[in-house]
Amino acid sequence: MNWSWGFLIIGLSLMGSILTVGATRNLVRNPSAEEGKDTPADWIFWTRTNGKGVWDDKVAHSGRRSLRIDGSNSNDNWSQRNIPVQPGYLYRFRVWIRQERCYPWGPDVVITAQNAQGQALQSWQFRGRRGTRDWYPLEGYFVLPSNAVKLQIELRLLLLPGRVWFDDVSLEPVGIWQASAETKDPVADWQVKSRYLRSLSTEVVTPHWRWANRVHNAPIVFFAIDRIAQREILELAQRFNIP
Ligand SMILES: [Ca+2]
Repeated sequence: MNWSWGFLIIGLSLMGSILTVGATRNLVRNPSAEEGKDTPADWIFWTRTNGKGVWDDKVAHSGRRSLRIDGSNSNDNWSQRNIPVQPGYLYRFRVWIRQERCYPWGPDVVITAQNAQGQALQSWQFRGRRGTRDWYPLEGYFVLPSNAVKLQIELRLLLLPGRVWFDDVSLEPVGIWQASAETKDPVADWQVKSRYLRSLSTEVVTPHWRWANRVHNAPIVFFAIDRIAQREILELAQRFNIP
């Protein structure tokens, strides 16, 4: 897949001004897990069996502390609830992860949007890498349903042994979602988990535009389709006139 880079630059300059988000702020409380008395403030550990949630004071990505999980091969997670949000924005989630012996897959993060009554509306899963690794960022983007007012974040080890540390959790609005050019997707229409994809937009600006703008004279632009976000990448590609 390739096309004229000049066409892309023109398109970006037309969209940029009306969709810029001002100064962002991190909506996660106690994001670096530094605050708390006996346990990290605003974070709750839960295990289905005998996993261990440790407020580690020897390993950290920043500061002195992090949220550690010693896995139990079932479901172990640190969570933060009641994070107030506003629909109409593109949100970026990011967490730094360090891990040991995570096989056959990596730790993951599940974000669940809720309405005012606390009912779950939709969830997004972001999967980390597998194996043993030093600190790396796990990042993902999502758009909220129109009636979402709050979020829950779960930092998980699901069906995994091993050990993982989470630190520097952030959730920020980074763009404005404008679904002014809508199309109807019959498959997404009946898949509850994909309902947000019913309204596809050709006017969404993500932070990627900023670095894309700085790349000059690129002869070829391509999209790499991974195993997790195939649908999203295809839809991003469809917003450009790729033959
Ligand atoms: Ca920290």
